[in-house]
Amino acid sequence: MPEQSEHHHFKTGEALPPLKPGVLRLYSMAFCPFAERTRFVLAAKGIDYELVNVNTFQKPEWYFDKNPDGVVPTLEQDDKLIQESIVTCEYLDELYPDIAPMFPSDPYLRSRDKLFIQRFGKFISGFYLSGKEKGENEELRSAAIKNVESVEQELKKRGTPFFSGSSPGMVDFSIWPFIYRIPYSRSLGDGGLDSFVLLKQWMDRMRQDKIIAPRIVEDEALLEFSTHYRTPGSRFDEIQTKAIK
Ligand SMILES: N[C@@H](CCC(=O)N[C@@H](CS)C(=O)NCC(=O)O)C(=O)O
Repeated sequence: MPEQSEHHHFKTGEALPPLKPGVLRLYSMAFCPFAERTRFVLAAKGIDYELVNVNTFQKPEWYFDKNPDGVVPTLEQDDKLIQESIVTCEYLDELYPDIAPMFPSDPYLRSRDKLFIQRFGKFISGFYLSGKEKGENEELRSAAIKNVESVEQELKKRGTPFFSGSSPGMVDFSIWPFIYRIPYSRSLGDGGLDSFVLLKQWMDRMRQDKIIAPRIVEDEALLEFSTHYRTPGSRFDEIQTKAIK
């Protein structure tokens, strides 16, 4: 369990914790797959930062000054604000290009990675079928299956243990939060990932990666969180997880 102060999610009515000069701050939410992307890049590059969790159901009033869409993640440092998970990751990568580079140096290969991430993003909603939609929303379900199929094909084409080669890079870190939630969310239906052999091997490697392993939120915690999310009973602070920041 992270330190209580860091796990706490600021909500409506709570004051903004004062910004410390020069300190990089990440506005996050413990169970958010988008914010995980930024946290992975911060961890991979060994960047020191302050974590401020936001209750994304009862948002603090000041959060809209940090992010006009009111979504996490957002990075803040002095007068700089950076929003959108992929943009935050690219910002960090450009700020610290020599430590754990997230993209290949070749411009064509970089563009290939960026396109893949962008296309993956179009189908993310398919992974978020709520309980009542499951089995009913065939359109979203088939979009999600198509997305997973394209991941499998891309792995086959690349022929490397990770999308980025011998260790995880931006493609791996940006799709992982959504892929590892598939089995618990059962968004692909019964048997979910069974037919995706390469994907399952990649998932096994990811689970053992030093950045990913300590940051995996347990299925039970995800299930409990999603059961109450977007209801007055939303449980941001109460749910236990061993995942570190
Ligand atoms: N496109 C955004 C999406 C971020 C997002 O949807 N975050 C969720 C939490 S997982 C959120 O803050 N939701 C609050 C809301 O939709 O009001 C990104 O990539 O950063």
